[in-house]
Amino acid sequence: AACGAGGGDDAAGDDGTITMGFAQVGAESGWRTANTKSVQEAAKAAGIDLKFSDAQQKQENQIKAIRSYVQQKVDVIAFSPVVETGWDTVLLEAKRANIPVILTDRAIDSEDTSLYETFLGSDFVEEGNKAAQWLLDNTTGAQKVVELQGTTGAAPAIDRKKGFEEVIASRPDIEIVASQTGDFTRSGGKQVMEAFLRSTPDIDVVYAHNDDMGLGAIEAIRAAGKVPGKDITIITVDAVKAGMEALAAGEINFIVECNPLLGEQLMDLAKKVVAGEEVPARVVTEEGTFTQEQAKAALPDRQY
Ligand code: GZL
Repeated sequence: AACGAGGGDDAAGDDGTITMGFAQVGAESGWRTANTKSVQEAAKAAGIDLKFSDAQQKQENQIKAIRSYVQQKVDVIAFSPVVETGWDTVLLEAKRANIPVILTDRAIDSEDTSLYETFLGSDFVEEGNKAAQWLLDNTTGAQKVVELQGTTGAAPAIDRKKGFEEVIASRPDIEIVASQTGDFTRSGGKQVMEAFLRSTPDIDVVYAHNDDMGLGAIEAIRAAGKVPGKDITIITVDAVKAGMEALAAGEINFIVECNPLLGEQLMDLAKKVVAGEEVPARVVTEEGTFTQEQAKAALPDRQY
């Protein structure tokens, strides 16, 4: 990067424009759509030239995209790792090419924290804690829970499960009787819930790792002649519009928010990283929770 006029701030391209290579997971859910929109709009507002790729939820496609950004000599690479493992080789290639990497949304489990500058995203364990705490506070007696897990090996799936389990551990009468991945998609959630309804009698609660799988479960529950939100309690994570509408309508009972609007913070971090300024190793996203009443009040102002 050439030194800008007056020294000090490192410009990136000849005209000072920063080029970012962003390797997105895919377009699997309402959350992902909102996240992509946030990144693209924030890049434009920040004057950052964004190269964007959609990996259709395949790790090999994300690795190919990162490799192509290294070859194009972008100034900074950002990505949301679809799963936690298998990144060291390609991130070492970026490091050897002196291209800084920013993790957004999901984390990797690598021991080598020199492979990225910072991780901007939610605390998924806390999200699982919040989901289970609502269940403890709002139900009495034995609860048979079925769990719709996110993508196998993905940080949000691993940690939302962990966070939920560590809180229900204090209630031996609350038990996860079945748990399977629906891959964060509505169709996946529907298919798995159909199987649960056939195999597991007397389900009391569905804990879905995202709204989209919860909405799929609602379709399956209705098709089985049961009333979602009444015969079966449903707790989900994300708080995207379709989930909030179902919550306001009483089909979902509680939603833990996972904030997808990471774009602005990502671009600020990218400018600092390219300029060689210090950035925190971890930036945790602000987010809340919603009851049915809160969803009704919040819906009119929701951006996504
Ligand atoms: C969480 C994000 C998850 C969302 C899902 O930060 O990675 O991926 O919860 C999305 O909706 O598919």
